[in-house]
Amino acid sequence: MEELEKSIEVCDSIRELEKLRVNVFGKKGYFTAEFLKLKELDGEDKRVFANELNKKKDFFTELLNSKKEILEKDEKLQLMQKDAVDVTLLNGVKSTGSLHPVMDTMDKIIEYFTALNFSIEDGPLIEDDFHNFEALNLPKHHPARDMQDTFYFKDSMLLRTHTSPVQVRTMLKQKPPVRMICPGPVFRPDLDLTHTPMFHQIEGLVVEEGKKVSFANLKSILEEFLQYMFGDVKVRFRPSFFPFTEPSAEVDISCIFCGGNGCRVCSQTGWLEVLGCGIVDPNVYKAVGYKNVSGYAFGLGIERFAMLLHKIPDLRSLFEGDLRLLEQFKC
Ligand code: 2U9
Repeated sequence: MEELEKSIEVCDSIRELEKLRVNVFGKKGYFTAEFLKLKELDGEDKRVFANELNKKKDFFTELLNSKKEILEKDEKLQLMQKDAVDVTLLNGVKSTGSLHPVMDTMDKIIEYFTALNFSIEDGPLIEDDFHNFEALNLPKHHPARDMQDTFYFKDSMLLRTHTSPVQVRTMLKQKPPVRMICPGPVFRPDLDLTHTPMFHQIEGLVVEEGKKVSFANLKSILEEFLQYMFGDVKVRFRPSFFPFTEPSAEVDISCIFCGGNGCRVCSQTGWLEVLGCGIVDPNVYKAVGYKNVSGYAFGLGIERFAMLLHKIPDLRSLFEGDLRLLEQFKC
């Protein structure tokens, strides 16, 4: 009996404990044999013996159960320790994210203009006809609307084709002077080697009261900006047409791939077109209620800048999320 009690106390596995339970309570176990002895007893002896036996039975039941509980807890703990993962351990793979080249280029441009005291303005991507076209000297059925194919919704709302509606909204809510840039996505139903249905623009607008702002101001700010972005390049302004500016110009830099000698990228011209600009058309001021003001505006495609800066040959690769490209832009 004492031996059984000791064996239970020192037992260290559930399997072993089950064997001991059989030794104590099984058919051929201790208590079966003891209860059989009752048959040979009578009266008070029988009662005292039975009483003692029941007390012992309760004691062993309790002993076996509490031991089982302890062993189960131990087993669980051992299992947890065996399977434990140290999440603080370094696995040798260090993977960090990086800025997408388009966002990186956008940041660089924003940094330049904020340093020159331009504010950054933002506006809705879903626009109406007035802010995207009408106020920008593009009345309905004007042939210049064909310059910009448009994604329309049913209710004559549309996806903005340029960030220019942000300038319109800014002028409608604020008196001159205005000195702003507006970066963000724009949408046009185009898809080929050099066009994607969504791309990013940054446009700038400077408006002052009186006749203070001239084409010379526009020229000097853009020349310096382009040399900040592309280094020691030549800059040339070619006459062009935009409905919202008059006069208008397209701006080229000397080819950064061949130094202006002519190569495949610049189609042997020695020049790369990088942005458009002009003096704000008086009709735009009429639409927003500005009087006696002068100003200039410019616009550029950020993907084009990113491609030139990082020598990325195919515009579409900027939208594929391919890690082999993105990993080259980690700093
Ligand atoms: C207002 C008045 C004038 C914004 C301008 C351009 C010229 C231009 C293109 C460059 C490449 C668009 O991404 S692109 O295809 N933009 O050439 N944008 S002037 O002129 C404005 C805008 C708003 C109120």
